[in-house]
Amino acid sequence: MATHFEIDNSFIAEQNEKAHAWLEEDYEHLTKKLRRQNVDIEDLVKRAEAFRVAVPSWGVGTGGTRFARFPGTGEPRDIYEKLEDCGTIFKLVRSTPAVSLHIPWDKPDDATQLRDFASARGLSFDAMNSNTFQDQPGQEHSYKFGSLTHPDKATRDQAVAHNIDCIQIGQALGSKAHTVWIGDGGNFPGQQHFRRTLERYLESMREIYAALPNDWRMFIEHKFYEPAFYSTVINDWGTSYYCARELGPKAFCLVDLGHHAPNVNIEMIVARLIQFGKLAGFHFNDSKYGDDDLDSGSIKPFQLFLIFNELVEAELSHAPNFSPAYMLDQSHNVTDPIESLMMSGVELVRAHVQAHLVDRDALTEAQEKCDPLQALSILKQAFTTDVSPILAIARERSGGAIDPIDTYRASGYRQRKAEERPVRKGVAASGIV
Ligand code: LRH
Ligand code: MN
Repeated sequence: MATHFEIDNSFIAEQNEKAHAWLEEDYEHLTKKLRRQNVDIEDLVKRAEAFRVAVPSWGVGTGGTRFARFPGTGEPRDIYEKLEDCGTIFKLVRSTPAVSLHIPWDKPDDATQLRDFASARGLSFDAMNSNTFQDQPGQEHSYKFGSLTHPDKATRDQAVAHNIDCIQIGQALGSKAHTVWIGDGGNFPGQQHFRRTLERYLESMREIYAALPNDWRMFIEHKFYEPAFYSTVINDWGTSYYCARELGPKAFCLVDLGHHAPNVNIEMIVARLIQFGKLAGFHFNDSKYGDDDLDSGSIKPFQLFLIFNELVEAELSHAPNFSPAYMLDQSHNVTDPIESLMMSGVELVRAHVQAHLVDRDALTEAQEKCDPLQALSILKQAFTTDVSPILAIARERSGGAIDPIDTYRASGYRQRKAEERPVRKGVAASGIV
């Protein structure tokens, strides 16, 4: 196998040298500021170092829309090159040691070889994702009118078999969870019988649930519309929650931030699922209108902070059945996917650390005393605290880059990959257009 360029640790250390002086200064200043609030900055650095989020294998290739996709240079052409790029992201930001795969886009010829390739880069595999929203070449039954809820039993059986296949591949790769998102729904009133369709969903999901190993979890992902534009079978958290309850203790509800109508109070949905012990975790991204899959924290950073405020409150109060899986699920149409995923990883750690800055006793007091402005200002004080020095120190102490984007650009990684990865005619790395 030809040599593959990688950013080495000495280059990162070299780049960090240039940035260390200003970081020390800013860190010292923030230390004093937080000490006045009786906050130990070192505790926050440890929390930043411990934060983990998985990157989506389909996120390292350039995304697109139904109108067009503008491929970048040095695009990954197969799962190994996708893992190379995931390894580079992890090397620089240190908070992304896991990759979430999508089958069949990432179906490995040799699972052991793939697992070894990943672990050589410090990577493991997070939740698997099935795909019954596209027809594969030579597929017997089409998913045009649905998959797990299709009126035709043979089509439902085909979709169930695919999900069980994903679980078996995941077992060989060391994954411990399986995410089921289906696009099933209708484009016209009358096209679907709403109750019969949901019954078929549960019937199919019970077969998939039965195939789950004991130590696995199943994540149900709801979405209010698209690709169906009139009705969607698993359209909201309530339906997802009902199904998770019906299926059993290994079934949970996954919250993709872009899967809600504009202005829906997602942090409240998160609080509900935490209270009900059914929060699977997240597909983090951001959006302004529909399921735009934009970079996390790029459009509504305060909402992201409020979501982490609920998560940290649950963590500190030891909420039962609370171990959420964090994953990014984004589509990078106009940026270098590696830069966007690094920046998004950093924004999640930022929201997490800011949420740990909230004075929870004072907040509870303001809530119990019906003092809304005091409550809001307590949250705003945490949200408006620039914790960048904490995040940079945490990356540096974990062997990463103080400034991941600058270090990545200075490395020339993308240009090197453009040389190493000549476009294979007519073969684009499979994934989201
Ligand atoms: C659906 C979704 C789902 C994935 C797909 C890539 O919109 O969020 O999580 O399977 O994107
Ligand atoms: Mn998603």
